[in-house]
Amino acid sequence: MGPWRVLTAIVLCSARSLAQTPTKPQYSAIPTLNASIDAAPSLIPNILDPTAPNAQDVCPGYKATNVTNTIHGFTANLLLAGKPCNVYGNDVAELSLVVEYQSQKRLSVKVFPKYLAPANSSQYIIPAFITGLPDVDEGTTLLGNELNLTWSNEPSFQFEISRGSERIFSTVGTVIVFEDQFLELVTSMIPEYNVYGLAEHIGNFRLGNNLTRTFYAADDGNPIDSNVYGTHPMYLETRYKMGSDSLSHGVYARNAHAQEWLLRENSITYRTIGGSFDLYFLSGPTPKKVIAQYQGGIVGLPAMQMYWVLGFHQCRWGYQNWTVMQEVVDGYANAGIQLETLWNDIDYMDQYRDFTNGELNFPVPAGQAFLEKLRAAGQHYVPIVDSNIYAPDPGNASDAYDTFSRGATQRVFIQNPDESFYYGDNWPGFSVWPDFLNPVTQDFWTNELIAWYRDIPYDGIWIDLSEASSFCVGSCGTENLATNPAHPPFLLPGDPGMIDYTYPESFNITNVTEAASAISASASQASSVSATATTSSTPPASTFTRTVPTPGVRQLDFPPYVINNFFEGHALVKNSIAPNATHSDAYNTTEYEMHNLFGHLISNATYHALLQVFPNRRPFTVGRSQFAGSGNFTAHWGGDNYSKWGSMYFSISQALQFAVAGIPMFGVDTCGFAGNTDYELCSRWMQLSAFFPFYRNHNVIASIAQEAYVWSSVADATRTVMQIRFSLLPYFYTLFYQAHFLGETVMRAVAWEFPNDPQLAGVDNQFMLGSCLLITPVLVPQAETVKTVFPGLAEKTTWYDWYTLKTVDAEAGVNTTIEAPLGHIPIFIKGGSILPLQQPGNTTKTSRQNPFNILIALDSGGSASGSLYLDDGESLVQEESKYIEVKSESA
Ligand code: MIG
Repeated sequence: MGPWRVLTAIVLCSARSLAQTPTKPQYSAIPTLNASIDAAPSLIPNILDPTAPNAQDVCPGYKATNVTNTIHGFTANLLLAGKPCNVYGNDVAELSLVVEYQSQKRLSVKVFPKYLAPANSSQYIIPAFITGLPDVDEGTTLLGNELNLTWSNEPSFQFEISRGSERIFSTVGTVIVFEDQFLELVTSMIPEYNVYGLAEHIGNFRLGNNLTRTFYAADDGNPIDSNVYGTHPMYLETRYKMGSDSLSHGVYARNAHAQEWLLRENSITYRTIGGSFDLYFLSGPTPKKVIAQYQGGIVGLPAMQMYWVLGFHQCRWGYQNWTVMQEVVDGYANAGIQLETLWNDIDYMDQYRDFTNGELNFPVPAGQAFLEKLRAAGQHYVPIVDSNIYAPDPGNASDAYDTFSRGATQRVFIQNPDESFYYGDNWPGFSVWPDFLNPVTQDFWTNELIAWYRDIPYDGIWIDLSEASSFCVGSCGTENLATNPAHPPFLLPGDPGMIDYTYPESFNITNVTEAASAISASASQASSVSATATTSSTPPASTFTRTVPTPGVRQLDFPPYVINNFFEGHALVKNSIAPNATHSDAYNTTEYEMHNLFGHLISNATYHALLQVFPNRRPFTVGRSQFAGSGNFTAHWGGDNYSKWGSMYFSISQALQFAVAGIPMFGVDTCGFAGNTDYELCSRWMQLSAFFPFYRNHNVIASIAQEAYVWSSVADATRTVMQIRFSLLPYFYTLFYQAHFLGETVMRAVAWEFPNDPQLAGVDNQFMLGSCLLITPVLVPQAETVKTVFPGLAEKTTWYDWYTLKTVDAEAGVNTTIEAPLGHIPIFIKGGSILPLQQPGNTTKTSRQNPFNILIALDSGGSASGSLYLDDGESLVQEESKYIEVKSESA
């Protein structure tokens, strides 16, 4: 919730938004918690602390002994090579090394403690039931491996991995550090390396060579270059070669602990606060092959989605009742814009309790009538489910909440070390969280979703706050449940009087008068809000640099190594379930190990629940926090972005990261979440997102409305682009099939399609959809034209303008200026493509019944090819499907 405390200073009310301002929120009558429950000590992140020792200077490293060849590699013992350094934890004296050539293209290097004490709750290697744990592929021999590991003991154990003469990873000249709360490995890198991935990150697609990627799932609003919702410790590196093909390889570090990757000029330092080195090297040699090797060989290929998910989705926080929902459906129908799915945010719940409907505004009978009508029109409904479960006031029988009672009886909630429930705080007040390591929890979750479906027949589930977000520090509800329900300890969007006055950067040009009044209203409200607000920023309890390693003790809440967590004070306990919270599996695993996996597990549990709700139907879930492998079962959206041009730009690199990470069903809050949007930004964004797999407009409460029909220019732009997206649905769907079965990607970096052109290495303002379409959006305000690169011209690639079908006249390597007035998004077809198209209907269902067209764009040699996948669009196991490949060859 961090960003809201920032936003509180700038929220007010504008005339335009009044129509959508909700009736007084229910929580206004309930006690607001004291800000002190969110106070945590303030720490200095290690990377910003000049006094922090450098493990490389003080640690002794290891020596390999007992080296033993195995069928697929070798094993060894690693013995500490000197006095323990205990720099940010307690050194582990004896380690096991396992090197395994798992396929011709995959090499695994594992280093873990030789004596794994079961009583030690650390999960050294993530169990296979959580995320893919690859083994040796059948038929692998030691011959013909593309990768090769060499090692030496001088001065201490170090290894190198090469592919042919190319050294791709090397710890030479550095020591390996392995402590109970700190591990470090350093690889040297070539100058100006091109590294991609390490999702989730708001920033450029090509990662900087002076950048720290911190992984610690956080409920923060899209901060640039900081930790955010997802953890995908995998990168792709591409090296360009003069006169020959580029070479790409991949590195995956299978570890879910809080961690940092320090990308520096000549090296990458990998640090994690627990677990083991569980490394996988992938030989590529093209970007596409690395991605396929990672997804197909390790974490699993992305889930196949239902056809209708490719339709357009409208959501907002602040649809205050079923009547308003119907108005939105009607608004789209009247504007002649295809609305496939209407979503509900937390507004529908009874006091923010999962699986309930507010009796006043979202009664079940009216909801059923609404959904019946929606369904009859071929449309869908997806509601939000929060990760927290309200914990009622035990002294007030009328406050009882059945979902909590059932879960408490089965003890399926995360606990404190003393086995009491861990009570944090979220929207409903003090809350608990399901413990997905407890085998009973899946049934609990499934039953809740089944029971609620009987009332409200939803089509998919949106999982929010799965970092998991908690608005206080520690088990703050333990002594305080009697105050439930309670308002969180700070002002939130949607609180009375809190209206957003921020606008996109060009608003003062396109809306001069409104901009002026917004500025003055904002200033006056800012002063009144700061005068009356509940403390919006919590003073830290104390300040210190780091804790000191203590033999035999793991300091879970305040480990000695301080990551650069985005939140104020940087503590791990901030805005999240504390690391010492405990699961009831056999090892009493703690959140210290599981934090970055909560979102992954709740999405997985939701997927399995939906399999029960809809037998043999592909489950549709969209989750916020995710981990490596989450794409097997969930889609993801980009979280809390801003109605700013920069957020629109970064949506492309975020999507490309998720193409690497294996979650192709990705999109962001189109037109922007936080802040007000305007017609110019929203027009451009509605057109851009039409080429993202997940196409959803979503908005924060207390901003002005931004449905595509609100402005006539946005409606025009949307109608235009929706016709294109809908005609392309068979192509989109075929791409999903190819991603799901073959490990290909849907949205693609230009650099992956043209891997030998170094000029394309950093391109993230244009992208490709499959291998046939190039999209060049306008990403800045007040533009009439856009510059675009036409890749591959030197190798005779032909490009055609989508709208005119004329051949593009451009020069290789030159930025070409093209017309792009508001309402027009430049799209180009690559010569050599055959695109299956279908005439657009008003929903995906009616579109699927329309006639097909085929678009053939010949290459310079006069040939083209393409493919089409068809099935029923919904079933997990298909009775019948068809995959067609077509070719057109020059006579
Ligand atoms: O504390 O449900 O990212 O999409 O509208 C905020 C309200 C919780 C965060 C999600 C956002 C959603 C909002 N949620």
